[in-house]
Amino acid sequence: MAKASAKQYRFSFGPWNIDEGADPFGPTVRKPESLAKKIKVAKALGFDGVQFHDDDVVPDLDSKSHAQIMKEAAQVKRMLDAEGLKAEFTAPRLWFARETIDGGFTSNDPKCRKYAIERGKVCIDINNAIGGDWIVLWLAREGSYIRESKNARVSVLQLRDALNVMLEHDPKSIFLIEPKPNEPVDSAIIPTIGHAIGLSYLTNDPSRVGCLVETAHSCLAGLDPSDDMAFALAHNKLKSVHLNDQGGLKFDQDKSFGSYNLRRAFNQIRVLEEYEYGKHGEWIGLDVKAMRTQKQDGNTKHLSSSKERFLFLLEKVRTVDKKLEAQLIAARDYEELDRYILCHLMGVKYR
Ligand code: 3MF
Ligand code: MG
Repeated sequence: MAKASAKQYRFSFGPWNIDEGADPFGPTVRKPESLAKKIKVAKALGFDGVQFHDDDVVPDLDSKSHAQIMKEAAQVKRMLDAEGLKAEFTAPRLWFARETIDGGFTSNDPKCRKYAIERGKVCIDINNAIGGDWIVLWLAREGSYIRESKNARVSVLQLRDALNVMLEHDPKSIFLIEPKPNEPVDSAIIPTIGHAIGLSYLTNDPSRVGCLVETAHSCLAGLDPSDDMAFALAHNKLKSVHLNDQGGLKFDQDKSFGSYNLRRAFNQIRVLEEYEYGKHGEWIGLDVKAMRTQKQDGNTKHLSSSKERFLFLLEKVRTVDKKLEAQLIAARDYEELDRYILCHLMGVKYR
């Protein structure tokens, strides 16, 4: 078990991380759990907060009045308060609606772009009602299946314009862009963290547009997640992460944190710890999926084991012999540094 004190870190996951196991090739294999139950699980597993999609908070929100939406959001806030949990963020689930088949903010149909922006505003109101820290924008369908179907330059400016409208809708809200290079679309307009940060600087208030790095999304772009985090931290723009793991250039796997590559997991914690991530209100979010083979009563093990591994690797990060590391760097003996780090990670005697 992990020994490190992790007080500076706050952990969260989203209701979609306890799922029924459907995949594109087969139906659900587990029973759905209620939101109330998932919130209780978050508390029982020692998490501090919950991430939400707008329609996790208010199901079927397109069919409800604004007053009804606010009433239901207030009920969810009371459920969180009762467990002593916080909402981390709300994300508009823009990839589900018929209006967003061809993307939301970058749809070729102006009526659909309008739908996306209005949905963004509702999401902001919901987030305020549940006391969330920020809005997360996973720009799922903002991209194309064939190059010629969209003007990618215009799409970037449409994303900027949509962000500007949302920034104006509530002068206090903070927006985090969660990039992903593909899936469901072939090519995303904002595929990497560099693109996300570039987009933030195009808006009217870059100080309120940050980003969220997801391990699997960086891997799908062929990039190192810890370097992506470091890049965003250098811009003071990393407010949240979606820790998970990914076995190479496959479909988005959302494996448990560290499941595929422990050293890569170690290095993500290493860059976060060096920045004192968490001390300025940042969260350690998970975005992990249980294997489809998992039975009902084991449908949260991926959450507890991801958190356990984070704490174990945090201890590894904190117990690196810094003096030795500095000596090996000064001597440019990176082979020996590699050997030392691997001995340390494997828990075998060094020298
Ligand atoms: C897709 C994702 C999404 C986002 C979530 C919050 C369903 O690959 O990672 O999870 O993280 O929508 O923005
Ligand atoms: Mg994610």
